[in-house]
Order: sequence, then structure tokens, then C-alpha cells
Amino acid sequence: MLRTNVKLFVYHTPELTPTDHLPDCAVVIDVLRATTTIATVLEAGAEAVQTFSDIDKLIAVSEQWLPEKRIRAGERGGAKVEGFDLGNSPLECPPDTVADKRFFLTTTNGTRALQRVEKASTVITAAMINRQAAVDYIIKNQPETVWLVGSGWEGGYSLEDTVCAGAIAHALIIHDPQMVEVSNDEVIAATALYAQWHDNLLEMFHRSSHGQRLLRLNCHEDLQYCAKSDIIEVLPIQKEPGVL
Ligand code: 3SL
Repeated sequence: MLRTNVKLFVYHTPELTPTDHLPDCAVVIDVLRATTTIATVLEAGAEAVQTFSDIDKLIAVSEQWLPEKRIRAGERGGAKVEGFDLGNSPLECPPDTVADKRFFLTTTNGTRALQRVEKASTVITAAMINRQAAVDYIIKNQPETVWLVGSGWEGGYSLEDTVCAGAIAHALIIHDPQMVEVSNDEVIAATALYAQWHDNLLEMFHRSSHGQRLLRLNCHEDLQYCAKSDIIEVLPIQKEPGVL
């Protein structure tokens, strides 16, 4: 039987999530760029994405895969990890690069956020490019509690993650106001931010601190891609801790 209420919470960073309980469904958001890359890689036919916050652990686990069946990708401070195949740009992940391979990914914040909620009953990832897929999943399954968790940057808040959380919350509330119980003030703040920026996400990225960091690394095209809404239908769902 479907529930009448989905208790919806927004947390701006993983550090702000409660530590004594977990939700039925955690939605991890790192628009710039981890969850955009994860959705892109799975849409391009990768066998799975396996995430790590620790570089050495990624190297050790991925050693068990044949080199032609794996990709090691990741960044620190936005720049590619030395010796890895790829950085964390979604634009480097077309089907002919990633299809049928396991994509081993380490990033500064997104993979840490995933780790923080990996024991929730369901963990999915969302970005602007697959926002509607996350919304559809919540509408269809109506988990009792849903946390929208921004990855932030090294413990601080990231504007683009909260705007994406607001985009998801907004779509759920518009779909059926009775279905959603707004359960913390952050939901109201996130939807207000989304209302302010929804028709100019790229400009919002240009103003945000992480957007500016990526612009200094010449990632203009990444920002353009990450600002597109609902272009990908894939919904990354955790199959086991760290594997989507
Ligand atoms: O911190 C992260 O998880 C990354 O998405 C950051 S970056 O955009 O690749 O620099």
C-alpha cells in the first residue's frame, strides 16, 4: 500500500545528517560533479560504478579486475589523481570508453557523502541531469523517510547541491502536496533557492565557489553539461555499499 506521506528532509552536507538513524531512502547529490559523472557513466553502459573516499583502497580493490575491464577515475581538488585513467569529468565518459567496464571512482566530497549514508535501506544518486528519474523513483515507491543529502565541499555547504535538492523537493511537492511532509526548514530553503535559480543554473554555477574552482581548472564545458536538466533517465541505485 502506498503511504500518504513521504517525510522529506534536506541536509546541506553529509556532516549535517543525523548520526543516530538513517532514512528509508537517501538521495546523494553532488552536481559538480560526482553524481553527474556517476549517472553519465551508467547511462553509457558501465557495468557498475564503485566509489571510494580513499585512493589506496580504490587501487587495491581495482587490482582484482583485468586492466581492460576497469577504469580508475578520480580527482583531488578538482584535478585528476596522478596515474589514474580519468579525472572526474562526465565529458570523458562516452560509451566507447566506459561500456561494460567497472568504473572505480574516488572524489573529494561526493564519494564521502555516499559513504556517510551507505547503510540506508535505499541509496540513490541524483544530479540535475537525472533529477526527474530520482523524483519518479520517490513518487513510485513513496519511502517513509527521504533524505536529500548535498555533498558540499570539505564540510562546507555547496549552493549547487542545495539547489538540486530544491529541484527534487519542488517536483515532489508540485506532483502531490499531500504526498510530501516537509520535515525540516532546509527543505523550504532549498526550494526557495531553486525558485531563484531554476532558469539560470549555469549562472548559479559561475557564482558558486566550487563552480569558480572548476572554471579555474578550465572546466567550462563540464559546467554547461552539469547545468542541463533531466537529460538522462538512468537512476543510480546502490546494490551493495559503495557499488551503484
Ligand atoms: O568533490 C567531489 O566529489 C567532486 O565532484 C569534486 S570535482 O567537481 O570533481 O572537483
